[in-house]
Amino acid sequence: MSLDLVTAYVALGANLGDPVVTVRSAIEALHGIAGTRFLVASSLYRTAPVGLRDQPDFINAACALEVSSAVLPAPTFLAALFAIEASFGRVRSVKNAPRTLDLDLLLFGDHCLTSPGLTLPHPRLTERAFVLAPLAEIAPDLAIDGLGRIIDLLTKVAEQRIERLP
Ligand code: PH2
Ligand code: MG
Ligand code: MG
Repeated sequence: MSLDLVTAYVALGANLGDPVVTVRSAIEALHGIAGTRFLVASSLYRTAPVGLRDQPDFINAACALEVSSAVLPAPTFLAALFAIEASFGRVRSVKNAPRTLDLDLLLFGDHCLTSPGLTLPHPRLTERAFVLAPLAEIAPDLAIDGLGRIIDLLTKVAEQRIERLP
C-alpha cells in the first residue's frame, strides 16, 4: 500500500465544435495519464455559460483519478491536463472565452496550495453548479475542509441552469 495516493477531481468543459464528442474523448484521454488510475466519470451536463454570457452553452462533466503524489505532484499532474487541452486544439485567448476543451484541477486529495499557476481547492469551485453537480454525482459524500459538503454547496447555486444528458 502506498501512502502517497490521493484522489484528484478534474472538471471538464467545452463549448466549441462538437462539445459532447470532445468531452467524451477527453474522458478517454484522462484514462491514459501515466502514473494514474482512472476511477470514475460523471454523466455529461448541458449548462448555461457562467461569466461571459454571450457564448454557446457548455458541456461539462467531472472525473476522479487516483494519483501518486510522489510520482505526479499536483503541478505535474496539472501539466498533464494542459497537454491534453493542447492536443484538443485549445487556444488560450481572453479569460472565460469559448473553448474547445477546459480541464480544471478541482481537488488533489486534501492538498491546499496557493501559487500563481495553481490554487487548491479550485477557488471558484463553490460558486458553480456546472462543477458541483457532476462532482456531487461521482462523490456524493465528499466534504471539503472549511467549505462543507458538495451536496450542501449545490443547493446554494440552484438558480444556474443545468441539465443532465441521458
Ligand atoms: N467555464 C468557464 C466560464 N464559464 N460556464 C459553464 N457553464 N461551463 C464552464 O465550463 C465554464 C463556464 C471558465 O473556465
Ligand atoms: Mg475553467
Ligand atoms: Mg481552466
